[in-house]
Amino acid sequence: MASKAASAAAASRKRKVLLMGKSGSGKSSMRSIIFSNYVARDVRRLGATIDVEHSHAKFMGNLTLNLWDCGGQDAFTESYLNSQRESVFSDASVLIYVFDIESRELERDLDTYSAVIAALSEYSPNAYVFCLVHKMDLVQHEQRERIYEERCRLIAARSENLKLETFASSIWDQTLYKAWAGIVHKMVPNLAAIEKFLNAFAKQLQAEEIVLFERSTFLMVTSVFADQQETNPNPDRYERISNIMKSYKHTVARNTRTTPASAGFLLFKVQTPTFNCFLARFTPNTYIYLVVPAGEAAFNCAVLNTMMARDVFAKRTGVEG
Ligand SMILES: Nc1nc2c(ncn2[C@@H]2O[C@H](COP(=O)(O)OP(=O)(O)O)[C@@H](O)[C@H]2O)c(=O)[nH]1
Ligand SMILES: [Mg+2]
Repeated sequence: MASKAASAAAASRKRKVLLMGKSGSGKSSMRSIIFSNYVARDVRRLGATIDVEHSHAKFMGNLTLNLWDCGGQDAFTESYLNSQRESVFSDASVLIYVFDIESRELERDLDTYSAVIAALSEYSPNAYVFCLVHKMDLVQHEQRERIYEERCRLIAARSENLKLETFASSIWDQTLYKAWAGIVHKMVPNLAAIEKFLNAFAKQLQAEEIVLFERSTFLMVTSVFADQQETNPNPDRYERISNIMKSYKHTVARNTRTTPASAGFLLFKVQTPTFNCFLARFTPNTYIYLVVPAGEAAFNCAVLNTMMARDVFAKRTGVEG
């Protein structure tokens, strides 16, 4: 009985994720950078995806993303929408649809998107849809916001009643991490328990902010703040940390002849006259980032308490399953 229950729980943590969008829009590049530790300049060497490429990505140890990277050449899109319709679109938790900002055939791209949305509504009406308006680095800085907003309106108009979130992204900056953190955030099991724990922990330590990152992707899982009113002047700080830490892991891997996935560090600290912060290895699958009051005592107390909280955190949230 126990093993039956356990296997049911394991199955519920497996999520089918459809990755779609025109050929050349950047699907495989993003997947390789986020989950396989490629760096942006190396993904140009990837070959084209033909038909569907299946891969499994582990997240937090207990969430398995079953990624269906769907080629995107016209002939294949045609077959996903017709002969393979049911097998491709049923049981999907998430659709990630990539729009290439450089595409010269916007109307056609939107028509294909509509057809995909119709198939998804039919077979997985509760799926979440994430649209990435991708390669934004190719748009001039001053125009980005306007063009992105315009695209979002067109996309929303074609998304039927599905739950939709859009992101502007590029493999050349931290926006990639913001988009993918937003995507996995929706799928992490036990998120409520994780946030409850972090909120209580922040109160105890008088921490201004606590952020949890996943170890191998360095994507943000969630964050909590003590003061909800306080507006931090750096709204993109989470994805910046992800980006910097991923590069750092690559540098460590190069210099120590390990792999980026296993390269890491135990504690990285900054102590200033007005605040302390540190980023530390937490559980086997997470890093934790804390901002605490200034002073040696507050810092030492926070580090010690963080180390002691590991087991309780793992037990209460079940994240290391
Ligand atoms: N400028 C720019 N190029 C990108 C970006 N993402 C991917 N690419 C390039 O787009 C091309 C196609 O990418 P690929 O991942 O193979 O597309 P897929 O067919 O959707 O899997 C490659 O040459 C990538 O280097 C991006 O954010 N900006
Ligand atoms: Mg591909």
